[in-house]
Amino acid sequence: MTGETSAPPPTGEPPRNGEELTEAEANARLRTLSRRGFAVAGAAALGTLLGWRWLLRQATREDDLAWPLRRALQTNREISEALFSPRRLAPTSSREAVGVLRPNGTIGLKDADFRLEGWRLQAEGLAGGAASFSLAELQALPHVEMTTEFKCIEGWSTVAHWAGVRLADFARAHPPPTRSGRRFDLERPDDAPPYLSLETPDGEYYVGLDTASALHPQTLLAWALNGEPLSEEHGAPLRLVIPVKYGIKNLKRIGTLAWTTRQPADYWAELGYDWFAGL
Ligand SMILES: Nc1nc2c(c(=O)[nH]1)N[C@H]1C(S)=C(S)[C@@H](COP(=O)(O)O)O[C@H]1N2
Ligand SMILES: [Mo]
Repeated sequence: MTGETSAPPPTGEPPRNGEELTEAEANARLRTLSRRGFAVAGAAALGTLLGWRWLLRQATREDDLAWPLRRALQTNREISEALFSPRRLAPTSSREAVGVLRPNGTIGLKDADFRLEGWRLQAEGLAGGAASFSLAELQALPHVEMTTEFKCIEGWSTVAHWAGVRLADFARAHPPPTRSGRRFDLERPDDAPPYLSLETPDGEYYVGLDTASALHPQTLLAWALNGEPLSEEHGAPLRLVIPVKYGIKNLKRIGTLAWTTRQPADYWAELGYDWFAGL
């Protein structure tokens, strides 16, 4: 993470639109946001609060980048978020390249009372209210297969073949609410809530995703790995596969999925890993 190195530039004119914040308040707010690990989102939020003109007027002293952005760009995480494009695909491989995916991480998989047969996906924050789905109902949606590299933040990676439904297709079938009040449209992701939260049935493991990444065409609710139904250790009956993110975001054994306007809690982000965790 970045230190509090650079002093803010001299106070410019007060913001002309948005909320009236002094530079000191803005600084304090940015620091809080950065500490939580989403400086780019923070800079954007501040930009909205203060008005882009104010933000861009700060673009003088530090390498010609507005200082909030400059700070934001000081860690890898912010760079990957800034470079993220919903249209850029993670590389795919041929099935011959598939390796043996090692099971890693059992948080949220240890509940002795968990029964596969009784499992349903709980979906919250849908336009129509909460709903739940059996695996068969999810498997009736259009589904896809893909062979992508799975990367753990610990440094290993393995090519794996997945089958499941695109989260985007699930969202099309069971839409989130929109700001405009119109039916959710994949072409207008900004109209949907900005975050998706996922957690295991026991709530022990949980991840937060930005909506652009959640709706990325390679983000799957997956039920099969290398041609076999998921084993328990790989997250049966349904897991998230999101090749534009590190392994930590690929939550196994999804219990609940929820659209939300607040940045969701995230297990590893709380322990100091980058919230965005993009590749
Ligand atoms: N429920 C749950 N999901 C999880 C984890 C976990 O501990 N619990 N670990 C994550 C991490 S760090 C990695 S690398 C991948 C590993 O997936 P795999 O066990 O299928 O290889 O799962 C992710 N999803
Ligand atoms: Mo991992």
